Amino acid sequence: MKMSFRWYGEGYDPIPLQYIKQIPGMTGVFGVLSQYQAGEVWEEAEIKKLVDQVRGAGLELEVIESVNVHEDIKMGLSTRDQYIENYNKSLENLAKYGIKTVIYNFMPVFDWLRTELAYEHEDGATALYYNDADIQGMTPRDIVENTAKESGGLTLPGWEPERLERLDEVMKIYQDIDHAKLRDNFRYFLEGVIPTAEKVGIKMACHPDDPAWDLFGLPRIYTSRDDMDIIANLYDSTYNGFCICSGSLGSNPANDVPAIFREFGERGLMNAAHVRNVKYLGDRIFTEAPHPSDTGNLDMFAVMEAIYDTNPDVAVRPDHGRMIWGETGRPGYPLYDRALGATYLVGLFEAVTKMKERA
Ligand SMILES: [Mn+2]
Repeated sequence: MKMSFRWYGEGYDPIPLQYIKQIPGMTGVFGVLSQYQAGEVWEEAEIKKLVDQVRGAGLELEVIESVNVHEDIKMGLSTRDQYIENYNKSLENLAKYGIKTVIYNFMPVFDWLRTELAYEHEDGATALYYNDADIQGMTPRDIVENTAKESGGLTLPGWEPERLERLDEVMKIYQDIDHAKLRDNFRYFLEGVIPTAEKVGIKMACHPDDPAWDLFGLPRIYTSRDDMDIIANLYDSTYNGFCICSGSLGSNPANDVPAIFREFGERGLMNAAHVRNVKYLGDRIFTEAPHPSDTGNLDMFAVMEAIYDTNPDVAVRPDHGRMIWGETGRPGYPLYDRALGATYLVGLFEAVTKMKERA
């Protein structure tokens, strides 16, 4: 397992690479070029700069999170062909610098969504929180403004202002897009990019919708094991795989998270992994718990065991973290709690490994 850490790049991430390198067991980062908007070509010179920086700090850079998919592709507009061409160009450029995996998602309009970014836990820590009842009284515009207000001045992934400028127009177009239509548009995207991914040797890793159900009448098509099976069948290739995220899929208690890691690991489709815990506080109400199993509702040992058994070399990162010890920064992406999460996961992996070797 390659334990990794998400890093937004110099000028975008308050956490220096050196701090990440100091986390025990850390081998690499999931990097991104935050300066590019969805649909733009990632230029070689910028990629090289990032790669040199990360490797210069003694860390690997094999995974990019994310190369975002332009909304026109998801909506199936005629402009999509140009954006798909640009996406392929970015993949070709990334491959030249040793990138092996590209994470993305196919969520309509919104990326992950929460109703509070600093929900206070009993111990005084704060974490991301979702309450479906709160969403009912909000418009898409409200949630955008609320998220921006609580983000502490830092742009949150999936909530880039330029991406949300077209909100009203886009919401209107989606009135005619149901689950089946969105899947058709997804297939079109996969048919456009997977051949290039195969050619240049980059495994594509689709991240689940979070939370794992429809919101604001928008179709969400990656919320369960069955959705993943459908996506895998849209284009049959191990390059059309998943970034399996325990917390996102785990937002719905009906999902058997360790079983999902195991099945898609066995099928050769676990191309990256996010591992974190979640705590259910009611029906469609949850908060992001610390990583250890007994603080939330997911069996983290079973998740790490499934990774060990099916794809022990996969790149894994602690997903989100809580704000603890007075830390401030980008909600969900603190240093301290993600570092605790990472060392815990490294510990679990060592335990699973030694247990299996001795058996
Ligand atoms: Mn995730």
